[in-house]
Amino acid sequence: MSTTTTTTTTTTSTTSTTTTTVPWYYASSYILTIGNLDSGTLNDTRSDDGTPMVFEEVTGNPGFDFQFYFEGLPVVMTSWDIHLNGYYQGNPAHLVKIQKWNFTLSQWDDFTADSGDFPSRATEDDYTFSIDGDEYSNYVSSQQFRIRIYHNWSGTPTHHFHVDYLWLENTVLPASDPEIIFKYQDQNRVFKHDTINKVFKHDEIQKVFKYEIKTTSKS
Ligand SMILES: [Ca+2]
Repeated sequence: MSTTTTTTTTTTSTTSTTTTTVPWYYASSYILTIGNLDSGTLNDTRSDDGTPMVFEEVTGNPGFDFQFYFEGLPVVMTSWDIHLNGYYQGNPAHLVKIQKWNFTLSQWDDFTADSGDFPSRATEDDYTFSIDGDEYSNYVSSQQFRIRIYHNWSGTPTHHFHVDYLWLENTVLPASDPEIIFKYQDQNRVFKHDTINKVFKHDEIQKVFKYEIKTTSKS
C-alpha cells in the first residue's frame, strides 16, 4: 500500500506523540525466529482479502516461532482484542499456541489454558483473544505490544500457518466521551467515541494523514 499515514495521539492527561507509518492496530514488523516464510508479506496481514502471509514449519522442535510487533498503542486501554483470521494447516495432533510478551517478567505468556489454540483446518477461521486493561503495564511497554505464534511440537515442512488478517481492537474506550478528529487535506471530520471502532475499521483510514484523540480524563 503506497499511502503514508501519520498518526498523532494526544490526551490532556498525558501528552504523547507517536509517528508511525503503520496504524497501531496492525503489525508494524515481524520476526521469524524458527520456520520459513512460504509466501506473502506483512502487508498482506493488514487486509481481510483472502491473501495471506504463509509460514512454513521446519523439522525439529519447535516447528515454528514467529512474532508480530505492534507499535504506538494508545497510552490508555481498558481492554483489547487480538483478531486473527487465518488457519493452521497441519497435523491435528500438532499444538500451536498464541502467546503475548510479558515485559515485566521477560517471558512469553499464554492467552489460554488450552493445549493448542489453532486446531488444524483446511479453510480460514476467525480467532479472537483478549487482554484485560489490568495487564496493560505487563504487556505494553513504550506503546509496543508483541505476540507470537508458537508450534511447541516437532515440525513437518509440509505444514503451514496462514495469516490473512491480523488486527487489534480497542474494545472498551475511555469513559470521558472522547472526540476523534480526522484531518484530511483541508477537511476536519469529528467523530464521537461510539463511532471510533467503526471508523478504525473503515477503508477511509487509509486516506487520513493525521488524527487526534482528545479525552478530558481517564477515570
Ligand atoms: Ca490478507
